[in-house]
Amino acid sequence: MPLTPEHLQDAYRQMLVIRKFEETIRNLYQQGKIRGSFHPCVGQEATAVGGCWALRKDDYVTCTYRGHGHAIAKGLSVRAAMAEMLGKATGCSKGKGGSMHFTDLSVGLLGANAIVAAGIPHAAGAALAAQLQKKDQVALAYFGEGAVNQGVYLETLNLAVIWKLPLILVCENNLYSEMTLSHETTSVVETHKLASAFGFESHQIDGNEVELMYDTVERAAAKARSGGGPIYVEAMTYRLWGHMMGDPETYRTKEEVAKARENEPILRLGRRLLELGCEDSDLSRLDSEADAIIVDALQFAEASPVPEQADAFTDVFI
Ligand SMILES: Cc1ncc(C[n+]2csc(CCOP(=O)(O)OP(=O)(O)O)c2C)c(N)n1
Repeated sequence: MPLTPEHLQDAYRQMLVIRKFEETIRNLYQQGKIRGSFHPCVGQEATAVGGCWALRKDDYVTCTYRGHGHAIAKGLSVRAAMAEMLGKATGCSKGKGGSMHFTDLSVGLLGANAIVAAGIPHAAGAALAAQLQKKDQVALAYFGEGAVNQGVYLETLNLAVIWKLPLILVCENNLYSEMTLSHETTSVVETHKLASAFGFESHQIDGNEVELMYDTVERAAAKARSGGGPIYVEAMTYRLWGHMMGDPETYRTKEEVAKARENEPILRLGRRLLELGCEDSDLSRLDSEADAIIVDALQFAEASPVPEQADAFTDVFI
């Protein structure tokens, strides 16, 4: 079933929450309150919300270091996400994982992962477990197009088809792998063609359109759930901020980024809602509601304690 106009308003609010979450993190980072780095998904919110909202709570998701949006869209509490960023004990990984290790099994979030392509076989493993246990769950892996040159990616494509796994692979093709144009390093840069060659049902779609993303993944999930095998979705999108904090962005022009901004998913969904009869005041209300969620999460995170020294090695595996 397509997203109703009411659900589209919820999706708009959710995409704004993800956007504002990352804007807040950037401010905290610039104030020195967050250590390490983070990889923003600004401009890619529709793939996260459209894809995750088309799944059930008990379906599995794996994602990359650029995973704040996926995690929040799958149901990770914004409070727990913010606390994790600030290294607090109330964070989803008890303050010890940080930006690249958001995890919450209670909502099927198997984890973000800093290693390119690593979440793909993890999702296939979750899909295999569901299949063997005769549960009708599906697993979805998000990854960038840079992952397609990893050996484990190709091994997973092969086994997923052979075993008819209930697996959905979502490639967020944002044209760049880190700071390199992907077509300079990848022979088949239209990655859905590679997946087709392996026997996947394969689609290439506009990943900045949340309704299309939702419909595509909803259909894929229904097919995978009923034993129809794996589906591949190449969602074309664009990362509007740098690869990570401190990226000088010398590999692309300001004009290119400005042009991409005209096509970014939140603006587009706003325009669509106006077409559907919403007023500007409705969009402002949704914006304020998103602000309130972020303010609450930040207050919660700032008031939370840091982890106890005695817990330094609890849940840490070496
Ligand atoms: C196995 C591995 N090799 C190299 C890196 C360093 N690295 C981090 S991000 C990245 C590029 C990934 O590009 P893509 O998959 O297109 O995702 P995007 O960053 O565009 O979301 C690389 C090479 C890594 N994290 N893991």
